[in-house]
Amino acid sequence: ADELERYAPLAPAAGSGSSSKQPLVGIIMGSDSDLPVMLPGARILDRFQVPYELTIVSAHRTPDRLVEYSRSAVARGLRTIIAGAGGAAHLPGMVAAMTALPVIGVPVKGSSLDGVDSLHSIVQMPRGIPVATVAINNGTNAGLLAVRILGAGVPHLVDDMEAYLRSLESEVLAKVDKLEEV
Ligand code: RP5
Repeated sequence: ADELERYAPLAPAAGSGSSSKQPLVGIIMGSDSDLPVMLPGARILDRFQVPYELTIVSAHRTPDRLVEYSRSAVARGLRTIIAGAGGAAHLPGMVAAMTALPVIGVPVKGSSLDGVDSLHSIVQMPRGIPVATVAINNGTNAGLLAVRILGAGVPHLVDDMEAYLRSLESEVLAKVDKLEEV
């Protein structure tokens, strides 16, 4: 955690966020109804002890907040932003248009169209403004991708990620062993 602080020298971020240290990741979502999808990403950051903030920013309902959040993100010390939204999911793309930080988009499945509308809204960015898009409702992978992005500059996070991959492998191999007993 001390090592992480060296990568976050700027002022603490303001927000309704969660962990107590200088946030390196901003987790934002269009509505509190997106929270069940986004929380697993926050839990991943907890697991890797990556400080984050978590709040609601709506591209359509709070456009001024969107601009302020995106424009201030670098100066506030954030390193990566995870943005989740459903339906006409413009939030990740608009954030990416207003900050140089990497933006990870999480398409949230709404009440109709199975989330394909959100996926297409987030993934089909124009040339020049990339959003790294994870699968529909996959907040976990957004958290893991954020750790990998940060890990490129923080060696112990690469080690931790390799340990995580080995733990996934062990889980599957344990299931293989169990199946062989059937
Ligand atoms: C989007 O509209 C939000 O990201 C959410 O997925 C969807 C529905 O929002 P609520 O009507 O539940 O607030 O902006």
